[in-house]
Amino acid sequence: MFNLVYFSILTLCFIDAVKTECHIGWLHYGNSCYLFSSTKMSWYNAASSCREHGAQLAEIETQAEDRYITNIAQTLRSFFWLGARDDVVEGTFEWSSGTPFIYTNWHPGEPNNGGPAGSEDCVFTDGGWTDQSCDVKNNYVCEKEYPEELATNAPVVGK
Ligand SMILES: [Ca+2]
Ligand SMILES: [Ca+2]
Repeated sequence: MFNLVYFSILTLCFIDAVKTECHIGWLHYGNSCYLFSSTKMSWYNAASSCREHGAQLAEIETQAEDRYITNIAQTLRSFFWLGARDDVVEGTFEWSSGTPFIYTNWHPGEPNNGGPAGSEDCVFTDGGWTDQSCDVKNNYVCEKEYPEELATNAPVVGK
């Protein structure tokens, strides 16, 4: 009996340790792990880079999540691509995964589809959000489900 209890405690500790980890270089907040890139690339290449990490460009659903991400973006003093664009219907922004585009934190005057390219379909944050040409090379934020390990090991339906 004692051994069984001891084993259970060990198991619980192990599971807990696994649950609390995001991969090295990723930051944990809420139900997500985030990676703030040190390199700059176009929106589409940034989206591919996130997918290569089993993630996607960050999608901001709440003010709390926005504050977390934009605080870091401001601290790092750079522009970070988010996973939103309006290339299907101009002026109608969508998160790439289909997450409802409800919460927003546009800078005053944005989105304006302005700029020299005359077409700004992708969104970055530097504390507030701006639409910009998707070809511009910016830093980017990837987001994936937390905890990573359990998500990775979850049974894959349909395979
Ligand atoms: Ca999110
Ligand atoms: Ca703009």
